[in-house]
Amino acid sequence: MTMNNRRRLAVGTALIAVLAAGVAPAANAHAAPAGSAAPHPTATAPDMEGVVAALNDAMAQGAPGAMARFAGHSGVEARTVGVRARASGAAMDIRARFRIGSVSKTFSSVVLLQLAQEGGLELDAPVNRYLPGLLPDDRITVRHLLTHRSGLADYTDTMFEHTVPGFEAVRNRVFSYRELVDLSLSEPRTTEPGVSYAYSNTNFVVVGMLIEKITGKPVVKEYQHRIIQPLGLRDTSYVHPDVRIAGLRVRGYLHPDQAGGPLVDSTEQTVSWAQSAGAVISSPADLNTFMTALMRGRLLAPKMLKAMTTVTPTDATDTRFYGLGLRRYDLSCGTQIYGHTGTVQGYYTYAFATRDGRRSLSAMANTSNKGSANTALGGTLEAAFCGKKRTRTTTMSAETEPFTVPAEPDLPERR
Ligand code: REX
Repeated sequence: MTMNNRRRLAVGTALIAVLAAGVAPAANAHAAPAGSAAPHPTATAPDMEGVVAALNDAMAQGAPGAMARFAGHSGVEARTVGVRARASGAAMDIRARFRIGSVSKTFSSVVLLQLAQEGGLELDAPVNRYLPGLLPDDRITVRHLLTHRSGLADYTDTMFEHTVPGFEAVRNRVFSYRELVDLSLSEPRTTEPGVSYAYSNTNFVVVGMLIEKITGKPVVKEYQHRIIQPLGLRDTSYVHPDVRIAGLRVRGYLHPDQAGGPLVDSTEQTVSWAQSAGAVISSPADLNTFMTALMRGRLLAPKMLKAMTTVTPTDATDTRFYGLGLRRYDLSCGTQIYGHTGTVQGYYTYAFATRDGRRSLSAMANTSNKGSANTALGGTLEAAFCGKKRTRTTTMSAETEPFTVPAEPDLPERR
């Protein structure tokens, strides 16, 4: 509640109604059985009707299907809407695998931070110490990469300037990391090292190069033995440059730039344009497990997790932040959540957890190049972590206006 609302409440004469802002559930929403964990006394229950409303909104904005899986104090709640394959009409399936895009950056960051923990590299050392001569500026450090403060241009802006032709040109291509870095270096740098945040896939391509240089192994081996195997992530894989998603899968549908043009089935692609910046495949359950394990300290020592969750703003809203390969969103109820978003052709993903790892949400919609669908999907976060938004309508004395007061959150206000 804002100070303004507090003052206005003080002059109110009578509280006459408490209205719960309920949202009608979609007819085709499927509920998964809840788990058996005991309820937490101070838990904010997820607003699963609100989650479904957000999924339906993503569909109304052009996604063939969408789904979300929440894991919290009272177990697991999963919802699906629409289809996972347009041709067959197969329903969206909460067990199905999909491309998680930049949520892969959190995987890459965990691997690199484990290497730092083991003494394999220093976060504030120049990248060129480990990859001599790669970058044109010795001031660019490993931490600059992980925080998107290197100033290395994002080569994907040019690559995908024209969405469908850009995609088709790289769908089956296999790039070396070096080729991707060279594409970036052919463009002017965006900022002096360390000066400001500028999101760039190039940073996490270089992170992949560092991982391979320090370990002498391909990134896939490091994802497997440091994250996938220890956490038992059976639906998570990195198959670059294979174009397929194995097993039960969600098909992805890319929107063309021309409004109303036919959707492009973008399921099969190498994702070589992203690699360690965005080519991991996973499922809602595995993403919940990954983000929960990360927040609970199962992947990194406390010092490294602290470094990873130390954030700076990414915009002027004071609600969006970035740490080391990790985003923080501050929600309207004051709850802070950590995780990542992802976009690859045909797939939008959100994977977030609270700092204590007690609640997590993963959500996906099988479309992209449709910002309004992505924004709608993001609505699952508020619903899942803030719960039902109650509003109280108060009738004021004759000279004052009626107004709506948001319900008090069960967590302290953000400072
Ligand atoms: C590439 C273009 C998007 C996709 C991209 N994806 O940079 C990375 C990622 C891996 O996930 N980043 C996002 C295409 C921003 C994140 O961190 O959440 N767009 C599409 C176009 C636009 O082609 N012309 O929407 O599929």
